[in-house]
Amino acid sequence: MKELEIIGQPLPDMPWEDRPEGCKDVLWRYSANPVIPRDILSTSNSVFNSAVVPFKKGKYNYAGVFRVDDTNRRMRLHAGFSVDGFKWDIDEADITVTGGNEEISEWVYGYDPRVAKIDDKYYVTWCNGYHGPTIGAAWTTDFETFHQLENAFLPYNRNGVMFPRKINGNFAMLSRPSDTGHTPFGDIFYSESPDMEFWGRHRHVMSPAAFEVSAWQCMKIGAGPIPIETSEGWLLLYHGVLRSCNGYVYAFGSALLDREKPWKVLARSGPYLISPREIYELTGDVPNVTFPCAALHDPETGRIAVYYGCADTVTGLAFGYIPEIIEWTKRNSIV
Ligand code: BMA
Repeated sequence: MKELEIIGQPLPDMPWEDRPEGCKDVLWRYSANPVIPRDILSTSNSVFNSAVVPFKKGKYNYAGVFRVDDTNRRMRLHAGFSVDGFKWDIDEADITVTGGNEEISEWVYGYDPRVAKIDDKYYVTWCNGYHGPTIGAAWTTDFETFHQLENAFLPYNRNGVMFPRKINGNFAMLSRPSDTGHTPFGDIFYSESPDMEFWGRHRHVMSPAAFEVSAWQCMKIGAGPIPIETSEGWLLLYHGVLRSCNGYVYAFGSALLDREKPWKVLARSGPYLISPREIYELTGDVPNVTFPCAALHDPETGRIAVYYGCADTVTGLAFGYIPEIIEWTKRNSIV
């Protein structure tokens, strides 16, 4: 097999822990999970479903946008910084976006952020309250000032995840049209924009799987971290939901999307990579949720570190090797 090429900036010092002896998991959990406790701020009820990227500032090597639900149980976004990707300094004050059109700039709520670096800007997308959930967008260069852009789509939509480069000359984003409630359905779609304002060329990517084929993803699915470009295609981690007799269960798996036509699914895992198993994933404000929103990776070693929300309460880390995940996805593909 020809060698896999992985795109991205070198990150030799990224957070990492070797696969435990005897462990056969493709993705394994950090032994000291959770990395971010729920009460890291004096005002935080929970910190989860958050986005981190490499970012140099003083002593810091990483920055992030964190989903913080406060003790009023309001959903807010906070910026944070880290030296090593494990220990985070999260700003006490929440992010205020500036410069948006006044008709859409009123902050209602924001959650489940993603951050994509495209050229010299960091684009933040999140689930933004505007007559129901839709995809909010802003850019920053310093994680202090966030310049608001127009909401990308009509309500109702969630899980807006940008690609880290333009595709066919346009910005590109995955999203998941939804409803005002807890959405008992959901497919992933792809859209393009020449200017981050007008979005079109909407294409269907994938639907939930058939129950008898892959039950963990049979009710709805949604894109997770920013896709990682490789010579085999875009590696996408995505969450899937199963409805049990006790409610929704959120697990995540992987897919491989065509490099130039990312709405074409080349492979998609039948088994999950991670499903709620540890106590911090099984219990919390919303039991049985593992929800990835970001990943760091090093193209040289093929290492990936996935940040995922646990039970809508805390943030966990899991590790793996991109070539192994791609090989496993293809070997276990349901498409
Ligand atoms: C989804 C979102 C996520 C959350 C999940 C489980 O609809 O609200 O933020 O993790 O439900 O509660």
